[in-house]
Amino acid sequence: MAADTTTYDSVTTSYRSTHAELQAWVDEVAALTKPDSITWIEGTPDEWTRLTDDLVEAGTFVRLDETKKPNSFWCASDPTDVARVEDRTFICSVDEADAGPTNNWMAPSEMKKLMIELYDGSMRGRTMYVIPFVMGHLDSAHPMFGVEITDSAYVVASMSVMARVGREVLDKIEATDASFVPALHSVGAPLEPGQADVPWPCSDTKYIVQFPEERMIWSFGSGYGGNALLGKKCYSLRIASVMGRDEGWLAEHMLILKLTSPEGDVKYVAAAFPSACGKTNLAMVEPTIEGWKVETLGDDIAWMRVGADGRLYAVNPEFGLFGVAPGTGWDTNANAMRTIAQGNSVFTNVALTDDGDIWWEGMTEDAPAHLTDWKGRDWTPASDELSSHPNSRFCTPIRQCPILAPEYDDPNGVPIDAILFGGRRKTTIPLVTEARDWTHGTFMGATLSSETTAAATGAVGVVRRDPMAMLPFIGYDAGDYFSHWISMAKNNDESKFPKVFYVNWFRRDEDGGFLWPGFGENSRVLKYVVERIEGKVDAVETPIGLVPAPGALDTDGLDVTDEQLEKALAVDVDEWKAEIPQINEWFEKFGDKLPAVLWTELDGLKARLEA
Ligand code: SAT
Ligand code: MN
Repeated sequence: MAADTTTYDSVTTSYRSTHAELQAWVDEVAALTKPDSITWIEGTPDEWTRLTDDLVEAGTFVRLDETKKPNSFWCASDPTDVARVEDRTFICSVDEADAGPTNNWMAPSEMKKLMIELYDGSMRGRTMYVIPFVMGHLDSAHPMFGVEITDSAYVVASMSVMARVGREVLDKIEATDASFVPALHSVGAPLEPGQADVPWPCSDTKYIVQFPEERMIWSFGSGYGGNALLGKKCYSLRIASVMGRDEGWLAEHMLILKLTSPEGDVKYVAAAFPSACGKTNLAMVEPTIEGWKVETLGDDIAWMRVGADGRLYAVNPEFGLFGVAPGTGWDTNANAMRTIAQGNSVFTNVALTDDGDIWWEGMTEDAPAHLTDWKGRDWTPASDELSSHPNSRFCTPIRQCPILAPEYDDPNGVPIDAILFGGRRKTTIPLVTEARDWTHGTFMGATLSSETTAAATGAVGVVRRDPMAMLPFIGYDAGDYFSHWISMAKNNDESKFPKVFYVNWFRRDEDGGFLWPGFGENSRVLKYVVERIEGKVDAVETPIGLVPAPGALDTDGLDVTDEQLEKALAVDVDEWKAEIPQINEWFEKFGDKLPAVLWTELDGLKARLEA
């Protein structure tokens, strides 16, 4: 970009694009939001330094000790702006029916009118940043471009970690006259002349809006992760799921991992769990079983397309990890600890140590004697409140992950052998159940349920259906989404498709204790999954699907009693009978849109439970 700045319409800008549509949109947004100046993001180290220095100066960032976390920053949000706001998230399809029963909807014209009023002058006193980005690889056959306009430097820094951004991306958008997803974000906190800024500007009025037909995103009022880093959930799940429906592929809330057996056989697994249910931990798991190796490809989002050989290939569209901090420690996820240890990271709503490092619950067994908590107050182990918000996050480059699989760089992705669906359930759901076929697997995904977590505002611990862990992220009618899943196998060769499994690490006994130790021991379930695919171990038919035959799950050296294991694996007919009316009620929400084959699956399940 030109080093000199150009002034037009009284706004100083660092660049003007040769891409007519892009420049016109930037001009239009600037005219509406009235920023002081416009900065196009180049993605250079110098720019990162300038930006983070400014954030330190503004009091938004605290620079961490260079010897502990180089080039890294602590940040606390406004205490009211700490998670995705699902009740403020809208799918503004032209036809209300296309948003379906699981999304909030408003007519696009009505939403635009309302938001244009909010955006009018909303960037006054601030810099407007233009971030060209690509989700997935720049060298992909169909690069998935986006441009985020934001008035938050925090968002720029975080997006620079989470996506491939800057000059190279813009060059390609311009050179190929590419289309891009316009993603507009404002914290909604204009500054009057002379008005001092706050460390975390945001607004009480929040809207997170997707216009699926226009492939466009408008976000207002929040600076937090999934509400503001628009390449992530808004583009890579809500908008991309609509693209996938239209073009015959899948955009899913899934981690991707590579599993190598002691014999050197390689398998790729994708797994869907709701937010804050352990995707990052499983993606980086250190197997407890001899000779097995896990490498990471992604921890949150998978885009899956059918390859020339008929198999389902997955890529991770992201470039960074935005992981839940509490509970991440050397015992539970050493690879995440090694990733952040290299620095270049932003930590939001965790605690600050007296020697310029960060800490959160679960990082180490003993808490430091004194901390500054996420609200900026003195904290000691005697304090009644947690030092870190339960949804506090580390934002760190995925390339720093010591077990990143080399295939991460393959624009075509990796062929998926197994898909896991999982939730957080105290009862009913066994440790692992295998689907009979793709339709049954779709049924398992469609009926997936989980206790709510702190990743979204609202009550925590309430069981809700979370289909394919996509409840807050399906950009269209969920009944149509299930049909799309069914059609993926119908329109392709199902025999080449991944096998589907339903897992639950979170089942408890009567006293509330976990029946399964989880974490590294989950590698035993991964091994079982692979050995089922290869036909090496047996499973037993039950009313809900296939469960491990006695001895099929490797429990060598596992510190679990036979009774616990039996309870973890059990299919309790009475618990399942109690589940049926809930599934029935869930399916009825979708009316005619629910694929008939899913009713057939439910009828079959009922009949088998009664038999
Ligand atoms: O806040 S994010 O949406 O980015 C993370 C999550 O909830 O999965
Ligand atoms: Mn997620």
